[in-house]
Amino acid sequence: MLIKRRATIQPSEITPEAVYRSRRRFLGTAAAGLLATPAFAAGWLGEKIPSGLGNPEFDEALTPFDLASSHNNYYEFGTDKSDPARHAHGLTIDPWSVEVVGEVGKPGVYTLEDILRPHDFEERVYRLRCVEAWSMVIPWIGIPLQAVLRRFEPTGDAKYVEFTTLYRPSEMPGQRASGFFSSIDFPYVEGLRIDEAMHPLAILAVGMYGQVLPKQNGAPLRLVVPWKYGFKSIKGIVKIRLTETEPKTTWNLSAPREYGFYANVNPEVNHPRWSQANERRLDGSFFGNRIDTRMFNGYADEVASLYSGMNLRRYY
Ligand SMILES: Nc1nc2c(c(=O)[nH]1)N[C@H]1C(S)=C(S)[C@@H](COP(=O)(O)O)O[C@H]1N2
Ligand SMILES: [Mo]
Repeated sequence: MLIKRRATIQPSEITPEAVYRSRRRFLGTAAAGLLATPAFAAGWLGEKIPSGLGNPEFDEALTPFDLASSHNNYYEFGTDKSDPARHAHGLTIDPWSVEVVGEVGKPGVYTLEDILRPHDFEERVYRLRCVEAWSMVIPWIGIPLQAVLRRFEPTGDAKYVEFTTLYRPSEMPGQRASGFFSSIDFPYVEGLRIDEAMHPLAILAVGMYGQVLPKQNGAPLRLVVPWKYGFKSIKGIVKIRLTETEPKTTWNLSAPREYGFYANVNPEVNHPRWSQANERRLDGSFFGNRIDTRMFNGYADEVASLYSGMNLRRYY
């Protein structure tokens, strides 16, 4: 399993990026062999992940923090990749609460602190593969979604989980756009089947690169489901609903033939308007590095069994 052991990262350990990078370097020095790699030699391109930190055996270069926090999709702040970083600073994220409803024994309004307090944070280095055929490698800090959902005591009828993003047009300029400029309906809604949500790779992230999540990346709380296209990894979550029926999700409603409910990364099923066989791994260079896309974004060993017997062309 490509995940770290139950972790040791306390909120107080969330450090400024410089400290974090030097700590990684220090750990990396201990694993001297790993440093003699092209990825590390490339310096700013990223760093090898020393084994034992984050995901053992993960050897792809991290996307530079500056890129991961300036090239974003967050339509609530506009449709241009630079809009979220330009506009999200105006979002109020404290106080923050999450409403939990539906097929659960313990519905209610939970403050962010209520949600996080019982859990240790873990670091997970994951690929993020956007449906637009670009990708990054991001070290998230978060907690397994499974652990949080269990505390709400899902009933036997909880077959799906629906997530909703904040709707606050006064602070989210993309939600004020209308007519030609409006893109999708708000609030943004995403969902998972319950077994997907309970899979250990699915996390709720509160940080990245050892620091608190930037607002443009979905602070204070976002989903990260690394084997699915990026649009499933919903940001700014204010509501979690457990349901018996498949949630109606934003991108699926806006273009059902282009964006399915499952949205598993699959190089064999193309988007109607472009190939999904490869992707641009963004590294700060103009074009990025063109690489082959992998089934389930490289997490097939972990997640393929969730879909055994399903026709992945039909359930795209
Ligand atoms: N609420 C909300 N969540 C969202 C989006 C969005 O527009 N609104 N965009 C999605 C898409 S398409 C991608 S690729 C990822 C991008 O995450 P990142 O900006 O942290 O890389 O966020 C996803 N989560
Ligand atoms: Mo995306």
